[in-house]
Amino acid sequence: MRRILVTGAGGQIGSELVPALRAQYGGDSVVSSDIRVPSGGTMADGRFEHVDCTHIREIEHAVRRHGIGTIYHLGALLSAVAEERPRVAWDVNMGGLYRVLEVARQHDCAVFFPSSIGAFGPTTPPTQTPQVTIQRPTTIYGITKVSGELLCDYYHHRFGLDTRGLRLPGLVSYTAPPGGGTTDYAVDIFHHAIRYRHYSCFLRADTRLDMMYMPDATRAIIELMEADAARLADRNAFNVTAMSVTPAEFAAEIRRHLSDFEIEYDVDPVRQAIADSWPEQIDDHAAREQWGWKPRYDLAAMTRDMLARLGERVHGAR
Ligand code: AKB
Repeated sequence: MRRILVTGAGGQIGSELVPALRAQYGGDSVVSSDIRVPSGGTMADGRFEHVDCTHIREIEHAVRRHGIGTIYHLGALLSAVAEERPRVAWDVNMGGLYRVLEVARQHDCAVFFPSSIGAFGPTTPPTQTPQVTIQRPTTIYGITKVSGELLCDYYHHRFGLDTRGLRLPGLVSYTAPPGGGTTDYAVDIFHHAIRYRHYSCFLRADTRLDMMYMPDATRAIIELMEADAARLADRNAFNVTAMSVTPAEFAAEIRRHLSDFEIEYDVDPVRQAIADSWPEQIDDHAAREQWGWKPRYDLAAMTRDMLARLGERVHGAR
C-alpha cells in the first residue's frame, strides 16, 4: 500500500487525524509533516518530514521518499489570523494547495482538502444552507476556501485526480489548541471553565454557528476518503455538521457539570464580523446520502467528554 502524507500535522486537526490514520492503516503507513519540527507528541511518534507547502520541492521530496499515495493537506491559516495577514494567507492557503495538487498530479496521489463553513458568505442562505448555493465570502480565508474547492474540482475533472473535501464547521478538541480561528472560543471556553470557572467570550452570546467534536471530524475525513468514488457527486466539498450552537448554549451546558461557571462577553469586532458572515446551520444531506455521514456527538455528549478528558489533563499535570 502506498503511504499517506499529512501536511500541517502539528495543527488542531492533524494532532488527532495522524493518530487516527495510524490506528486505521498502521503506524508505518502515515508520514506526518509540518513547517515546524516536532519537539514531542504524536507527530514525533512515527515517520516525519519537514515540509513547507509553499516549496514544491519539499512536498515532492516527501512524496518520492515515502512512496505517498494520498495527501491530507491540512497546512493553512485560519480565518482570524488570515484576516490579519491576507497576503500570507493567500500564499500559504492557495499557493500551498496548488503545489500539493501539482505534486499529486505528477505522482497520481489522492488529495483531501479541508474546506470550511467560511466558504460561505453573507448572501448565502443562513439556515439549512444547501450543498450547492451562493458562495460569496467576504474574508480572505473564505475566498481561499472557495477557490480551493474549485481548484480541487478542476484537478479532478481536468486530470482525473481523486480530490475530496469537507466544509468543516468549528471544531472542538482537547489535544492541540486551534490557531487563530473565529470558532476558537468553543475550545477556549472548556479550558477556562476547568481552570478558572470563568470565561470572557469574544463572540456575542447569540452567535449561532455549526460545530463538531474532533472524533467525529477525523472519522468524517477518513470515511469520505474511504467512500466509493462512484457515489460521490459533490466531492469538493461536502457540507458536514454535528450541532448548531451559540456561546450562551455552550455556557449553559457546561454549567450542568460546573454549576459555578460564569461567562461574560467582550466582543472582538473583527471575529464577530467574520462569524456574522457565516451561516448558522448548514444542511449536510448530500454527505449523509452519498457516503453515509452521521455524527455521534451532540452538544451534551461532547461537553461531557471534553470536561472529563480535559479535566484529567489539567488536574493530572498539577
Ligand atoms: C475558523 O474559525 O477559522 C475555522 C473554520 C470554521 O474554518 N475553525
